[in-house]
Amino acid sequence: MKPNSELCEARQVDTEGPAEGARAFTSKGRHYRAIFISDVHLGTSACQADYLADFLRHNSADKLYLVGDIVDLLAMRKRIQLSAGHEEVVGLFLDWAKRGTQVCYIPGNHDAFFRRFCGQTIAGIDIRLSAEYVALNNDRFFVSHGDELDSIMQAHGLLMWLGDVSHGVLLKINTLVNAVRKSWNLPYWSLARSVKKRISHATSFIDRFEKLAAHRASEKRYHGHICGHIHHWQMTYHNRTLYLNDGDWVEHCTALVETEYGEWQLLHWSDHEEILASSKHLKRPEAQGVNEGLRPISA
Ligand SMILES: [Mn+2]
Repeated sequence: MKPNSELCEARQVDTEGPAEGARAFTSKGRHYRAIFISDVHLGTSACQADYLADFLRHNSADKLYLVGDIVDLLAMRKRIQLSAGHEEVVGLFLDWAKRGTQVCYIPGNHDAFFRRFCGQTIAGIDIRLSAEYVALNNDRFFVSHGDELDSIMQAHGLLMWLGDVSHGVLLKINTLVNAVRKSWNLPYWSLARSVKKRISHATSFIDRFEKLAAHRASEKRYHGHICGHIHHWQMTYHNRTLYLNDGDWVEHCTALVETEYGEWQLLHWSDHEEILASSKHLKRPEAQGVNEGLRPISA
């Protein structure tokens, strides 16, 4: 499934064009300061558990943050779709905790059941409603799943429901398309991302979500916000607040990492590996505007 690292050539697969500066990489056995993953949706057929298991087998970190919707208990009420890959992912999370990685689990809206255990440590995994992450350069990040912003977004209930249904259909088609692509030896490709990019309603929803998340983090006097929830990986500044979305493992197969040198990277990991975005290519905007008075940043 995974290409031999020595033979792996630079190739770009996202036909929509990955973020500027994207490059292929090979990284067997890479160690990170921290890894953030979310929206795995274990228990559903859309979950790309085999790719995630492969990612977890080949990488390690001091800290692992599971940023919500890891298990899709909502979908499992209707239908449970578990495979060996799903069980392996859970086993690997537990292994990481056992071997000394600090694992923090922040339940999302699809696994909200586990929120009742927030504050506890179970099988070496700290369960929290939200967390703070301090980067190598001492920047402080608020970490949460992101669904708590839904109510503030005041999205109409019916629209949200329709969005959920059509997204579910899209994911099913995505799984089918990629099964066919795999049999034709074509690399993994996200249908949903390319559709979402073409729908202005979705684009404006994503834009509003990002701005709101960054604004809230700024109000809480953080340098940035790390979240998931909307299945749209991102690394961008809103004003001077860094917004980092770790994406998902049902469409995009992405993880957010901070390297041992303090570089933020968004990684794609499927039948090929790719750095989709890097903080090396980001520049914090200059201070301007009245809100800057709120911020404790000295850099
Ligand atoms: Mn969610």
